[in-house]
Amino acid sequence: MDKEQKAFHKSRRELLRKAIGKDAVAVIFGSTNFNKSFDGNFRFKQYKNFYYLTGFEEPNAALILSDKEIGKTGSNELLFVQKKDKIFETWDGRRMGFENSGKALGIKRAFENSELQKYMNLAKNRNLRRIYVNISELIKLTGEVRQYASQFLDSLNRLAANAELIDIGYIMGKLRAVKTKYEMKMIGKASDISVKAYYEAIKSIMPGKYEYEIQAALEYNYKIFGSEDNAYYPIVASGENGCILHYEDNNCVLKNGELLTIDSAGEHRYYCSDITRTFPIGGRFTKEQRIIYDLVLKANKECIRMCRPGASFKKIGEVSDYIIADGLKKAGILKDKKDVKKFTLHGIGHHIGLDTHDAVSYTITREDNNDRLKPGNVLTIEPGIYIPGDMTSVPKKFRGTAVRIEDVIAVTGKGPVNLTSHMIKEPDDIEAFMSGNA
Ligand SMILES: [Mn+2]
Repeated sequence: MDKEQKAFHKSRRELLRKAIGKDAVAVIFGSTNFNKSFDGNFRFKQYKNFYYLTGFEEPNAALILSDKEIGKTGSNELLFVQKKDKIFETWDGRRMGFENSGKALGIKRAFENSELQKYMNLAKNRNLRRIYVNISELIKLTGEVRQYASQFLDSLNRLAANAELIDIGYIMGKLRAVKTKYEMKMIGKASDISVKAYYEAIKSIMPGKYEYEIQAALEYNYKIFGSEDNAYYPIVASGENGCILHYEDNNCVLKNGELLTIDSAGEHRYYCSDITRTFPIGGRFTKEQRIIYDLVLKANKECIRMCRPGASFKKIGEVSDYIIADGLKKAGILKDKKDVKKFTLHGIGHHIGLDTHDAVSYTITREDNNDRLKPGNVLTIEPGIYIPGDMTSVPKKFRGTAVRIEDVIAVTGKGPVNLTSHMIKEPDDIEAFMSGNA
């Protein structure tokens, strides 16, 4: 882990300490290995809140954090990790060990995770008012940490009689909604990698290819350009499949005259990108496809322009629907503008960061309006129009058409910054690029 990343995670722990306030403690468990089938596991993925605070990528860890010294440890943050073990390390990979946490992560006080209960008791003996825990994630834990977590859960009924017990999710969401420069850089890097991979993959778009071949080209190039993982399972949807929003089968053949919607991105150091583009499979848009495409593009651009501090995200979605309703009506597709949702189906976008759909709050209350954009927010803008083949109320030539155009936008004091602006989306540019496809 480089200095910049260490400093980032340290600053997040400081921020969380400030957010939970005095007489409070946070106990946050990291993720564990999850079984896929029989004795095969899914590739390990750290819980995102835990990662945000530590950058630590091993399973079976936990973090205790407080405003004051915890017990007599001389520290207000304690990390618990799996112990070094020759045999486990031979089978499953290297372990950092508590001895190395200072050097590796910049967290000075660390212990073997079997000592968790002991230090939790120290935290408990203080006059605590609030205890923050990742309650919703505890229930899923497996393996060695599972018993430590259940011991902890067993003690919660007594703890909760004396202090408020609060899930860490909401407060972490508030912190995670505002990205630092480092995070912007990581999301930007994930976006750059994804765009490079797109340019490689779209060379393969032509009639007769299969959706999974485009998916394979994307995934191959994500890895080649420095991404560790998909940000989410790639959607490569040709023709009417584009009307299935989370289409993942990716097993159909590309047909001339149809559109191909690709919604896919890689991640970099746990930060996600999220890009959608729609391409004409034969290299040229039909007249009807172009009408739909231009309309989605207009909404995409107008909504991106609106991503400024103080803007209402809800309002941005309404503007998108307004533009699309107006255009669909003019094209003779929509009779009553009130019915536009039948064609747009989903919201205008979402926060993005460590999660593709970032785990941040969207609530609007009088004291806490999370709908107002702030500098540091990073959002997707992804209008779409979906016209299934059986939508008989629509002229036949428009049926079976799906278009979505999605970019990743950073909200800054200087206005919106499109982190995926180098991915082509002008229809003329797309046609010109695709004329090079064999
Ligand atoms: Mn998205």
